[in-house]
Parts: sequence; structure tokens; C-alpha cells
Amino acid sequence: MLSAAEVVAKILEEQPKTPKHSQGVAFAPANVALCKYWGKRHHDLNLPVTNSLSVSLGNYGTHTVIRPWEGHSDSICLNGKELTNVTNTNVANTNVTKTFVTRLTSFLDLFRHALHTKTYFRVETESNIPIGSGLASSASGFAAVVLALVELYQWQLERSSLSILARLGSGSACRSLWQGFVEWEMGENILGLDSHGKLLDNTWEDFCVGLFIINPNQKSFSSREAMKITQNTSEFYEMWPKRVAHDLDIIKCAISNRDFTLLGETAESNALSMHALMMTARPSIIYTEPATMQAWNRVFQLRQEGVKLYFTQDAGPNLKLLFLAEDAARISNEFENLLTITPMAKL
Ligand code: 2P0
Repeated sequence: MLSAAEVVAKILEEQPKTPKHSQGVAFAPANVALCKYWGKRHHDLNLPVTNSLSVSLGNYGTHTVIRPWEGHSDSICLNGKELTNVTNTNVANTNVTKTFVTRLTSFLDLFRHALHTKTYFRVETESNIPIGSGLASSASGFAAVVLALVELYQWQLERSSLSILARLGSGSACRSLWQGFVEWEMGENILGLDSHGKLLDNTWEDFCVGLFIINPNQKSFSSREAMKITQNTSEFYEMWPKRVAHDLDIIKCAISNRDFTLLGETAESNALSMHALMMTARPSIIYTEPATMQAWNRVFQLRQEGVKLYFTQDAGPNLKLLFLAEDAARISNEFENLLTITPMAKL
């Protein structure tokens, strides 16, 4: 089994090894999984146990600028805040920022290894996703870094290869290389060279995702930790791959038939199954808060009143509501400060 650094070296084997521009600038969208990724068959390479499927969030995601840097370490600016030195506790003063800096510099190390360079980088990265939505983090961030490096070095690579590179930073990042509905095919190859996102052929102009923030504070377990604990300790984990395969077939069918009810029911049930599974881990992982349950109940109530409204929930207490544009006004009246995104709307 190759290491992540060797996989990057293999992908970049024939590509330019020196920057072709002074900087690379890129954007990648955040994505919301309708059928979840929860468990890995290889940890360093972020190879999943199952396929998963997401919808990308249009203009909501991460903008990143990268350029070579003369300093003695990478220089990182996140949302206007300098995180230059990981050991400087005044600057990188929270676990979140420390983890972010460590993960990003380790990711850049993979490229330094492949490019046979000691060059450090200045990385300026800005997310326009609301902080605390559970989406501001890794997926669009790592995808944008890869795209910015592509611009900087002018690599000529297939999107699927870029998706593999992004996956090495964070699994779900491999789905942020496209707009629209994206399936992450788990692949079989031991190096993960067939484990990447693939754009589905379908669009859905009036499909809406509403970000409903219940608690913007940091979660107790990172999704990476929570995934690992669930997989290692839940005796029910062995049922998960079968469940995902079943849900995925239905979701793909619902998307191609534009059957919103079937899509919503299946996505919501997939998310609740993932959370139920986490509760069976030792220790139990519970992201759901009383206010999350109240919001679930409001969704159930509105459905009884005939509104086509469903939710999905990731590794946190916040909800992503799923609905169609025709119901957007009604739903935003019901959920305070809801941010509605129509990711596939025609301009
Ligand atoms: C998903 N999540 O499919 C699932 C559902 C959260 C809940 O992918 O360890 O940050 O970097 O591969 O991608 C979040 O996990 O995990 C995630 P790593 P990642 O969107």
C-alpha cells in the first residue's frame, strides 16, 4: 500500500514541478451529502467503505489564493485571520485553528514531496458559508487548495485526478470538484486511484437547500474521530454498507425521475440512520440537541400540513433542510434566519 505522499507523486509524475504563475486562485463549493460517507477502509488515504452522494452548494464555498512563500513555514490566513505560526498561541489559539493549520500544512507536505521542493506557501482562504453551519470546513477548503495549486503550476489533469488529490486532504472534499449532484465512487483499487467523485448527469433547477443553524459552537467530536469510533466500536456498523447501497440506488432513481418526496424521505432516513448508528458506538456520539429535535418535529408537522420538506444532518446539531423553490417562502417563515440556497437555479 502506497502512502498519501506516494499517491500524489504518482498523479503529478508527468506534471510541471515549478510554478507557472505568481499565484493560483480558485473557488470550490461546499457540498451536502444526501447519502452519507461514514467509515473508511483506509485511514491515511481516506478510502471509504461505501459510495456516497452529495449536492454542491453553488456559490457557497471557499475561495483560496496560493503563492510560493519565502518564509520558514507555510503562512496561512483563514477568513482574514493570520494563523501564521502554529506554536503562536496568541494567533492559533483554538483547537479548531490548530487542527486546521496542521491538516493544511500536512496536506501541502504531500505536494512538496511530490514536487521535490522545500518551498513553503502563502495560503489565503475565505469561506462564505455561515460559520458553525457544519459546512465551513474541510470539503470546499481542500478542494479549493487543489484547484489553486492547479492554477499555480498549470497541471493538466482530469477532474477525477483532482478529486483524488482533494480526497487525500478530506474524504468529502472529493465531491466538491463539481457543481450539481456528485457521487463519490468508493473504488476497489488498493491505491484509491478509482476512488473519486463523479458528476451525475442530472440537474434540478428548483431544488433548494436551507441551512438552519441551531448551535454554531464547536462540536465535541470531530467528524473524523466520530467516524472512526463508530466504525471501531458499533456492533451495528456491519449493517451500514448495505443500508447505504440501498439508499443510494433509491436517491439516484429519485433524482433522475425528479421524485422529490422519494428523495427527501430517503435522504432524511439515511441521515437519521447514521446518527442512530453513532449512538450505538462506545462512547455514544450524540450530535443532536433538544433544539435539533424541535426542528425535526417542526419539519414533521409541516409535512403533515402538506409541505414537501425534509432534512439532513451531518456531524453536528444543525440541519440542512431540503425543499423545492415553490415552498421557499413558507419555509423561511417557519425557520428563523434560514439561509436558502438554490444551487442549480438557472441564472
Ligand atoms: C458526508 N460527513 O458524507 C459525511 C456525513 C459528515 C457526516 O464527510 O476524515 O471531514 O476528512 O475524510 O470528509 C465529514 O467527514 O472526514 C463527512 P475525513 P470528512 O458528508
